[in-house]
Amino acid sequence: MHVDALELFWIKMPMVGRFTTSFGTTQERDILLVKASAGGAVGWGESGADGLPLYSYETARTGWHIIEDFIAPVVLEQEWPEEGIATAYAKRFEDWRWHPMARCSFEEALWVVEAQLRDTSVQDLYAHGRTTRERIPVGISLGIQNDFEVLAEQISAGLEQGYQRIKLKVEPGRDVSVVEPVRERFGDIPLMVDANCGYRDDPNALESLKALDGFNLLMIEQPLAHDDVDGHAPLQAALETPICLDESIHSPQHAAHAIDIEACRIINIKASRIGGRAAAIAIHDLCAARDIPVWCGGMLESGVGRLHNIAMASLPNFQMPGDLSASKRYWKADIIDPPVEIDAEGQVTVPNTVGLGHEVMEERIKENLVRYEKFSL
Ligand code: OSB
Ligand code: MG
Repeated sequence: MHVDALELFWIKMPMVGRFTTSFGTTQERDILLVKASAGGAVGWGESGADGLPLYSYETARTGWHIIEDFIAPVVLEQEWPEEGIATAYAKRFEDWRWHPMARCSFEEALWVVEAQLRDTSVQDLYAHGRTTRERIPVGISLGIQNDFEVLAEQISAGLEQGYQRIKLKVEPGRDVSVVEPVRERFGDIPLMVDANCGYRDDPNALESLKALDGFNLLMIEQPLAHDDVDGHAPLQAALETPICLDESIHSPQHAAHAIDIEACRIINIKASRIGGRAAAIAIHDLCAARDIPVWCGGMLESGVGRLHNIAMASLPNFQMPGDLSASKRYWKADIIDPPVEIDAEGQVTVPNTVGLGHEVMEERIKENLVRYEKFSL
């Protein structure tokens, strides 16, 4: 089988509100979408990269470059198996260095193509015989706010909507001073913090993070630098609260090393950061075998990436609520129909119809278009 065409859509999506982390503020999200056509089927994938290299060095533009100049020519020219095209793609590009988000976006599109050709759901392919959940618990991630009352209002609304855990973004100087009043006001809600590497240059990191130990947090996500897995080990040894790694984990080898040296007790899985769904699921399996719980992280994805995340998060070792918020929490108008919704119990139902499960609205994509190109032989 040949891949007949590959289309790239670079869009800019307006967000409902601002989202601030220790690395910056997002108000409008650059998103790179990939559409693959093969064997009469069409699939969509999304790169998790944003417009600026803040969370990752990749951007929508670097993804465009890698796919246009390197991935597309190989993919279009090659003969692919009818069964297992997505796995074959993952293997073909396994040895390519980095650019995980670019590689992942195209792999996702091929998982959907393959699901359609086999008349099954993406969830079914990701599960590959493992038992899956039909509904998965969802948590909410709340950006840094200058005004505590604004944050408190968002927490109330999140709890009211059923979200099963609250994640607060923190940074040096805005950690205990945020967590303490949240505990005072909201009691023993399931609560965690995410530092997005914010304590990497902070000489008082240990002291500041130890001060969080008394607040019964589910975990502290990625306090130190993305390239400092080892630095998290002594920190974890000094803390009672589990450390969860996000930015540091790019491969099953990284995950194994982090577990070996006890740099963390939990891992956040984002397929985009890891270079594909196959590699992400390999980390899921490795963590399951070693009793390390994982949960599905988010990158402010449009509905396309969100649906892939939801399908993957139905696997059994995704033991904790994921950052899989409803579409309306981030987007004025998502690009899928219907949008992702959360039920009153804070769960999202995993689509199990053929393909990705919801319709991708190309019209809406075109309304937000920055750049488009179609590649074919
Ligand atoms: O660190 O988990 C993160 C958003 C953008 C980049 C990194 C992160 C996040 C979030 C939001 O926390 C997760 C989401 O709901 O998509
Ligand atoms: Mg994170």
